[in-house]
Amino acid sequence: MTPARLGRPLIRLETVDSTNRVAAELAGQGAAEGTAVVAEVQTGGRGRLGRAWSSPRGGLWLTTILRPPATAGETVATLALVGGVAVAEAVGRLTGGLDRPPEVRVKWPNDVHLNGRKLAGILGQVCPPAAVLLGIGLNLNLSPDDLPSDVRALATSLGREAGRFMDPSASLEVLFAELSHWYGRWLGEGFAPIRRRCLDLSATIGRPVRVSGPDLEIEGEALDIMDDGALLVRAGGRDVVVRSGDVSVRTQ
Ligand code: BT5
Repeated sequence: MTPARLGRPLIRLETVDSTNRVAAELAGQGAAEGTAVVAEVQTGGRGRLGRAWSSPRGGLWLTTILRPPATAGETVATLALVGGVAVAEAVGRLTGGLDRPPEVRVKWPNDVHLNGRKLAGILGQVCPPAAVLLGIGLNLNLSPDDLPSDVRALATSLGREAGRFMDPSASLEVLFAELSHWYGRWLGEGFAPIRRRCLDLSATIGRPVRVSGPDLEIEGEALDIMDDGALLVRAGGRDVVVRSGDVSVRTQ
């Protein structure tokens, strides 16, 4: 199967509630794999578990329609990590020429951090019957002051860490090139190469973590990312497989 060039066609919108919502509508109308929606501003940007994603002007807010061979839970989990690796690689390319490139990390299950703060979030969503929507929010040129106060302290933007304005079109081009590359590898080789890159870029593996999920609350050491995209944590002398939740690195 020849992988699609993601980001074509590209539907550019000024203000929408959520690019995932618009993409779901297009997927329902049969839009082809690779079709993407990008907006300048989102008024109802979504995160996981009903959380909000702040999306003022100055970010890249986009959703790409994928049509993978299956849409089981592990497909979505591993595709969210495809998104994470692609964003991290794009950021690496966009900042590679700087004297002191910022440190980019993938944080399981769906974040990318730059110099220890949240730069981007990924929202993978099944869109029945046969599509997966890969939503990506990346703070490009916005200032943390543009974000609500509770988000500000934990977030950063690429422009801020790079110390210069980042061209939105060029950045989007690089992001779609990386997404196409890593999605193509996922289609052709499975999750293994993405898993390896995730481990290289991981913010958590080998470190003491706290995991809070819908039905678990544990402290332990993050050991590994598994073949289905789950996180393996050693806690209280046993290995726990974490399929959803929020992970924070414990500093003490
Ligand atoms: C995510 O959720 O990180 C997934 C975010 C996906 C957003 C994209 S934008 C395009 C597409 N269309 C959508 O409607 N969504 C997708 P989660 O792990 O649940 O993180 C949400 C949390 O991140 C919030 O509760 C805040 O604490 C924080 N947050 C919100 N806005 C942020 C921002 N702009 N930058 C950094 N952190 C933010």
